[in-house]
Amino acid sequence: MRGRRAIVALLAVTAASVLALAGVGTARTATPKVVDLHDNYYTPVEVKIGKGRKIRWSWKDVILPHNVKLTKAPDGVRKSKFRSQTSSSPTYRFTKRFKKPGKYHFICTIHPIEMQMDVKVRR
Ligand SMILES: [Cu+2]
Repeated sequence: MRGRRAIVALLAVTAASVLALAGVGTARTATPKVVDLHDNYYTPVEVKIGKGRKIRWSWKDVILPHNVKLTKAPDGVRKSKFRSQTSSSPTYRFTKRFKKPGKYHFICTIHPIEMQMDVKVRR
């Protein structure tokens, strides 16, 4: 009886680790890469992601208004879909999924010189 209980416990632990291992890939693709916005910069300014992953722009400690606007993108990408609101709220967030591989360039239209960033989406 004791031995059997131990085996059941062992099987449960094994199943849990297998599920955890299997979940790693899913968690990685589901978790957005985060880009922070400050006065007046994005960080990081270059992000490389796999196809299908998301980026979340997160406004941090801002007093000034900022936004995210796509200015260059691979063919077929609708740039108007990648445009955040202009916000000075330190809790504002903007999340987008990148389905097409290639190079993307973003600016803040309020600070188009200081605030620029690139996203590279792998095939
Ligand atoms: Cu800005």
